[in-house]
Amino acid sequence: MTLTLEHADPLDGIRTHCGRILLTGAAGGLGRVLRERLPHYADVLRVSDIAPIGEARANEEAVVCNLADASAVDALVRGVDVIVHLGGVSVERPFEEVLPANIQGAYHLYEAARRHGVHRIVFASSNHVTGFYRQDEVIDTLAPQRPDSYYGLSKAFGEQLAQFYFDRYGMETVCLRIGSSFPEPKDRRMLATWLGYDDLEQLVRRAMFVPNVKCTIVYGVSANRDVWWDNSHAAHLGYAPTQTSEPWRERIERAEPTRAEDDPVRVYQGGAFVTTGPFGD
Ligand code: NAI
Ligand code: 15L
Repeated sequence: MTLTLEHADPLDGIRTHCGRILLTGAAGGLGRVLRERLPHYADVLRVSDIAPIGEARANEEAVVCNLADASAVDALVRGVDVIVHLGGVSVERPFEEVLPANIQGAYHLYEAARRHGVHRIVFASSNHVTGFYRQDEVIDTLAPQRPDSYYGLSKAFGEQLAQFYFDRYGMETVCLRIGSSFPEPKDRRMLATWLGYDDLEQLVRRAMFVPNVKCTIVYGVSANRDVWWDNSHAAHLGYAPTQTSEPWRERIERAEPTRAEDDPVRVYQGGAFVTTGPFGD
């Protein structure tokens, strides 16, 4: 006889609603997706970006804010229960661009959160924290960081910052090492790294409301056929992806030529990020 042990959902009996959520990066690709979906989980959604975000909608507050501006970030965070932090440079760029938005910006956000008593942050980290692992290996979230870019380094800093603020102040963070979250996978690599928007929403909901997460790292990836990441150390989130990149496989494999075996884009998990730059030499 086979016994199947069903694990209880950690959100069973937990209210997945709070007073006010702050969403940074609300004008970006994922910000626009979550701006539609997060209102279910709060009385008020405060949306923010350095770029124009338009008028506040019903049950919204809209604030244009540069994360590099410490006092503006302090005001932005006041009165918030949970922060979903997506704002920042989201691709490889010169360090001088990454530093203020991603490194100083994350520091400003955590300092403001500490001052204002915010106890839960969902941090949009990235698979590029570990982009120099090979595509033929499976790593878990305890594997040492191996950033593939200045961008990946900034996300590695953000994860360390999150751990520090938990150890020092008890502020909890779930670091989402997002793979590739777009409406659909765009290339062969994304067949392994793709995160569908329903799975993104599930992950963010769990990251906001599952109790006692301490500082958790989880890869944001759907139930793709081939996955390079093992989320077993984040099992307490109860994340169970429901989407997969399979419907796009045939079209992508037909359209995209296979790269040479030693092409870094094919070798490393970070793909093209491992060869982008240096800038301005
Ligand atoms: P995106 O580039 O579309 O959005 C980022 C937003 O941050 C933009 O609207 C931008 O104006 C804003 N921003 C940039 N600098 C800022 C500053 N100094 N102050 C305030 N806002 C600033 O990126 P996307 O795809 O929406 O990603 C959202 C987050 O998730 C980013 O942090 C990104 O690094 C992370 N991520 C996304 C992945 C994806 O596949 N979409 C994969 C891995 C991580
Ligand atoms: C990221 O971290 C980027 O923000 C996103 O634009 C994609 O490039 C993604 O990683 C990826 O690895 O596909």
